[in-house]
Amino acid sequence: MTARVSASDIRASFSSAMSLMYREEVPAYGTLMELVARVNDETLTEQPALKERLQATDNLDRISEERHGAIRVGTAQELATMRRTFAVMGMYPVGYYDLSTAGVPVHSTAFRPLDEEALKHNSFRVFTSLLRLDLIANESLRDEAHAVLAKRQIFTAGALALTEKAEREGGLGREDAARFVAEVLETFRWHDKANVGLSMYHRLHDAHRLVADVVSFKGPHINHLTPRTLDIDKVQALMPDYGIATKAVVEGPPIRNCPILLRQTSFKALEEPVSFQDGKGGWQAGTHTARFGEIEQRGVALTPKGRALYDKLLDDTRKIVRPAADGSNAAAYEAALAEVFKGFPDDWHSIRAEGLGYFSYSLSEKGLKGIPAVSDMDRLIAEGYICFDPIVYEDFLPVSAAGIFQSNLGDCAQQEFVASPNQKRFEADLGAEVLNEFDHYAGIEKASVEACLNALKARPA
Ligand code: OOG
Ligand code: NI
Repeated sequence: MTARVSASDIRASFSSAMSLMYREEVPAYGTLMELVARVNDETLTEQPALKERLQATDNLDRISEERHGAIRVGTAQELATMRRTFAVMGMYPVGYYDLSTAGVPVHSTAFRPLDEEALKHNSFRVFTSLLRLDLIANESLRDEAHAVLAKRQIFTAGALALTEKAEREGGLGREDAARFVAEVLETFRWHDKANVGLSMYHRLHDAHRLVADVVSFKGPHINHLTPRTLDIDKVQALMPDYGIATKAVVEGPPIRNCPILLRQTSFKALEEPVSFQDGKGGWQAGTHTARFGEIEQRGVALTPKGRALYDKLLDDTRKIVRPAADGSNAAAYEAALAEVFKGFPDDWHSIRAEGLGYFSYSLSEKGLKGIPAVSDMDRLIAEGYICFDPIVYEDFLPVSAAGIFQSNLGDCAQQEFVASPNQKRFEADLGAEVLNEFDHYAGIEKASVEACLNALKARPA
């Protein structure tokens, strides 16, 4: 029997194969990658302290390799099979996102690695949305869409067989792992030949752009890939120089000294030629706009208290200025955001002391030499024996996600749906429960505290 390839190694090869494929499919993504790499290098040179902390926490190597992607699937069966496929790569569903409130007829989760080791190895995540035809009012269109979706198979026979094999045998050998990556990649590939005719496409599109995007194609093409940058504003400012048209405002919190959660911006989706079925065995020319590129900057994960404060401040900002899709009030929005977010402490000590963020604790150089026999963390921190680093937020933000969806739905008027979160239904379709992100971060923090206290017990000064 051949040795097993680790799930993290499979995920790393998958992430890099996906990036290569998307670079070929959407050349602007390749340009964006180059720009992000340049800005990350410059930022590290300009900020030696940041570089040092990233090195000390083993997070430096992962930065340039890091990215997330997104797909939208059409049926419960597709979602459940996707879950099993991602599990082979060590990616598990975290969080439930209801986007109906934001006018997008989907609900979603993020498949991602969980433990620190796996995240450091390769943190590839995929934001995965399930279409909610139940939110579409037109009943006959709903039935037609169901029928089209029921007929498609988004996985190759090889991908299904290898997923089953991995489940049965607890992993894959080297050759199987390489074949698995190639077979699963097919599910994410762009198809320029539609599953439907042009008139059906238009009817789906009129119901909602996203319905057309999911139902009209053979598979859930990857719709964007997002490298992580250390300075999103700089990348945003430089994008036009590289011939990339950006979204008007950066989603998420404003510029801060201590980054929190997640800031994101994207470039507009491309209008691409598609051949639609003409009903006589031939093809008819049309276009579809779906695929784009995005960048993200990640900050500290917030506790429920910190998150509630973030949500409130974002809400307060949007009561003052709601960012328009055409970017006409971008400056006013950014000014309001900066002003309102003065209500969120912007130094690590306050964020920690007020219980707003999650941190990972470790012995400082001084602590490694010897430590007093007390277990009062605050005192050990104040006296410099223990240091704390922000735990990076690995998840997503529903309001931001909605902004990303919207900016790529074209200029069509925003639609309203009745808010209808349905996590239970989503989990039944997924075939598993999603992990609660807060519990997960709290667990990582707690383990780091315990490791410090154990070290302290072992070596009193
Ligand atoms: C997903 C949008 C959400 C993000 O970064 O918030 C997302 C989609 O457009 O399918 O990827
Ligand atoms: Ni994204």
